[in-house]
Amino acid sequence: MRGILESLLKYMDKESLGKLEALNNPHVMEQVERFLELCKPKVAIVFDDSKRDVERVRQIAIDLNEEMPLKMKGHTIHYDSFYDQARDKGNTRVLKTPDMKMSKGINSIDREEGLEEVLGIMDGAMKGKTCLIRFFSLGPTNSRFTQCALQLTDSAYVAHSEDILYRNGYTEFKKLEGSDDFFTFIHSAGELDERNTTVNIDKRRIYVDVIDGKVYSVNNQYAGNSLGLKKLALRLSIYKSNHSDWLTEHMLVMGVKHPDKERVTYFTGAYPSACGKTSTAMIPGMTIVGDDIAYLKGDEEGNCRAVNIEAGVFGIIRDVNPIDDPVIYKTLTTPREMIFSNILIHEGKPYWLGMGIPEDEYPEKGMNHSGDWYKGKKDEKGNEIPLAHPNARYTIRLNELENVDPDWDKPEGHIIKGVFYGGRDSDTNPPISEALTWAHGVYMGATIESETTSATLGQSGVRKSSPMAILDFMVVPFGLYLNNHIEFGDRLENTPKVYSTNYFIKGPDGRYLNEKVDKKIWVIWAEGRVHGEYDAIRTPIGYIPHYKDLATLFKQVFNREYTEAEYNQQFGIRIDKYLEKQARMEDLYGDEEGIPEAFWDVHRRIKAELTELKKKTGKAELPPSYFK
Ligand code: SPV
Ligand code: MN
Repeated sequence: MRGILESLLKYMDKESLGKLEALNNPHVMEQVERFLELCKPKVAIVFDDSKRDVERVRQIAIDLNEEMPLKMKGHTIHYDSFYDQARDKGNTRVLKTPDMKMSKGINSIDREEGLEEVLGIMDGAMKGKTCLIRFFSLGPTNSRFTQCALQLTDSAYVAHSEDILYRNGYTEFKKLEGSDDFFTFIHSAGELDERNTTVNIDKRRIYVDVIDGKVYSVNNQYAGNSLGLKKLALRLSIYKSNHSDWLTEHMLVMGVKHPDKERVTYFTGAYPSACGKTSTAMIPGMTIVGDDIAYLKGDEEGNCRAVNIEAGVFGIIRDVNPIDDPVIYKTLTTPREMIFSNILIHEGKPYWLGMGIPEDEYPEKGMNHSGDWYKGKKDEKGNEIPLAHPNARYTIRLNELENVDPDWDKPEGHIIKGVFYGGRDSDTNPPISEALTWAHGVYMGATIESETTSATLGQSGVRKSSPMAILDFMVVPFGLYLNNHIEFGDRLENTPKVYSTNYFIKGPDGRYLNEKVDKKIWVIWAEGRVHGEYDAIRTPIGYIPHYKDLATLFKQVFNREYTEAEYNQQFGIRIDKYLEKQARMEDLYGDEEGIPEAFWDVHRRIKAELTELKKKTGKAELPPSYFK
């Protein structure tokens, strides 16, 4: 220990050292020492949960020009490198030992080789810089969900963002009583240019050591790559929960309120990007508990309980405008502590794509993710640089939103009665259907598909599988993950009902059959279902609503006539399309080891029922009335 203390004093003052010592945790001491010796910052500062320390982090970000204050009080702007504007899937790898099993889609590298490479890159990466050492809690504090997380970073932007997005955890570390049950994240933005953005993008690495509960992230700044607690902690948590009896999911958590009832019923939901996740979490009249990542555990009464592991929102700012997202828009345009990233700033004011102002009110120049920007500016490939990046973000505390659930931070978590799995397809799934069993629900989640949109690169309308919207983060074999899911639900007394949603179904003329706001009706119907208040129609692919219940809800909620013709188009069972989807699932999962039998049982049952119907009727699609 003496040696460690001496070594630490090379980097930090007595106050910082005192904060480390007060934790009484030799594992924390060892790791801090080891990574300071490796990264060699000029100075290291340890922060606790005090207001003074927390405010100091933001001030350092401003002093170092990692964030620049805007005109409005509390607002700052941060830029990531021009080439670091999204999660880097290619350079994010799981460190794999020879005996570890991995599914085919998981990007991995031999553990020893990977460690040697990334530790080599990190050697001296913080030279001349300040290393910020922070303690956080994933999930509520004082809770059986609490997961401690230690962050070392040379980016004050990262440390400040984490302060907005997560709960402070210095006190929680004290409660560890010396145990090593915490995650460690070591991050360095690496060498910076005059704009304070990462230079050596080619040496960007994000290596996930699930065995050791550590993530090494270097030469990057974009939050999905750099913030240990965001998608990096998601991966470590997936590993941990799947080697135990709980779930870590890429899920929102929300309180659903039926217009007739006083009660609030909690749901979780997984949606691939551009499938309606944020807009579901933000449905007017409902409450938000979390918009991105949840832990789910069974309780002693056999309920499923969930918490938001985060405490803030790192949201896409594109298309946030007063019409489509009034609550978020108001939050972003009033004084409060928040960080914008990668948008246009002109005369201290923020501008982003789709903010709801006329084209001619956008400035023709300013500062954005490309540096000084002017209309018509081109990138190296000759493509015009938009005024703001399409993946530009805002970072706010969850409790800054008007619709935050008053109990969002409840240490015991919320009892979850229903789970949504939202895909995006133009021709297969109805707007909402309820799984016949928990295993069927797991099947619904595992078979989510999403069509590419014009907002993503490449061709539009291409179907992509996105099991549980979690594939990007998967660090265990998919069979293990699905088994854990099935067993989790089977153990519960009050198993949540599961719903497949598809807000994007189209008619034969290629037009959407629903309006954007209609999701509110599906969600309310599901809420009534979990309380046994609506009857439903059993079809091979799940229970679907009766026309009359939806018509009543449309009238009550939107004062809109919902016709039977609309209903029949939206809820027709598209037999051929569903069988085609099942064939794709056979390709996807057919040679994957360890997929649970319960999954294949559901698959075979649906296939047999649909094939039989096809034989009997000769129809590609059957109306809901056929199943009544
Ligand atoms: C997502 O892309 O799923 C996000 C943002 O929530 S991030 O993962 O941080 O890029
Ligand atoms: Mn996400």
